Amino acid sequence: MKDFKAKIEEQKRKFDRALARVKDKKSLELVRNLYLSRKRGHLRLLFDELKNLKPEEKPEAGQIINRLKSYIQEKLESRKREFAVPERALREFDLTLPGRKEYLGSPHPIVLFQQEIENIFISMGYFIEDGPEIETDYYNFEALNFPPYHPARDDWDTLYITDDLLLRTHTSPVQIRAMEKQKPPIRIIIPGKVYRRESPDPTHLPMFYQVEGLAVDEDITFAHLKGTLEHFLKTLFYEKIKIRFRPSFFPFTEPSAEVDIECTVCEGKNEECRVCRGSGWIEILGAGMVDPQVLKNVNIDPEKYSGFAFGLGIDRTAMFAYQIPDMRFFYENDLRFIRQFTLK
Ligand code: 2NL
Repeated sequence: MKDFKAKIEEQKRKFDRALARVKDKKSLELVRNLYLSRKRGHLRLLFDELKNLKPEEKPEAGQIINRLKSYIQEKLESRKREFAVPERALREFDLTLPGRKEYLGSPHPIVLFQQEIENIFISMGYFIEDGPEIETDYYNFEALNFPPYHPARDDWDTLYITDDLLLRTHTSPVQIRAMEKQKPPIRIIIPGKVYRRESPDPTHLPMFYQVEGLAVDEDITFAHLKGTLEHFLKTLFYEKIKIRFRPSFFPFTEPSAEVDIECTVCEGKNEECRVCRGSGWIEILGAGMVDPQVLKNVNIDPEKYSGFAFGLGIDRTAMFAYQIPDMRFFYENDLRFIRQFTLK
């Protein structure tokens, strides 16, 4: 029995020494097998030796071996935890990496671009208005100086709901409503959805965004229109951008103009440029002095007041600003596209 106890003590010391030399999971596993392996582990061998003891010695000897077994198991377990923690931490959490940022979503690129436009006009003292997308023939056409059956209506490929109700083809009806409610001075812009009967292609959609602006006051001249739009375009694009005004026609303005910017892609240097088709210019805005008849329609005296108005497509202009080749990208909601646009 004395020998047996000494043997146990020796095994314990050997185990402690072996455990002290353990430096990784692998060597820990070797030590574990050496002591706890069911077939040939040291503990197995000690248990086997019980049969050589006297019957009265067996219970105590059995207890001693079991104590050693628990001791070994506990020690192995605590070393195992020691290795498990740092290895896992290194694998799964590299504390030197920058934190992972959650994608919280972002405003749609059209919304962002609309806000950029709004901010420029807000800084010039304009107010933002909105109104219905389903309109009457009167507000969409007649008040804007399109008589019934006038051929100019054909230019606004209209989606009708009934003979009298339609989806607005521009946001001008909101300006008519504003002028009915409010006397000059008026400085407003109206961004919003408009609808036209178009088959989708890279530059046309049956629904798109437009912004129109209107200023009515005493002594408003074409110079105010020009200065305002120049400031707007230089802020939206860049300060040195070239701008030109071309004579045009709209039923609701007289005189009327179309406003071009230099091609932001080729600056007029590439005869085969796909964006400006070699002309060097991109049409961005329609504009003009509010026709006196339109002012009369809303009971504003054209002898006392004058005004200018303008309109532009938000989608179309965003395509030039960001060089997006197809308008449909805005509406496909492909996150790989959408996520490229974030708040400045
Ligand atoms: C375009 C550009 C334009 C207007 C819109 C307007 C509104 C009122 C009175 C007079 Cl209430 N004009 N808006 C003026 C000029 C151009 O839109 O390219 N449209 C087809």
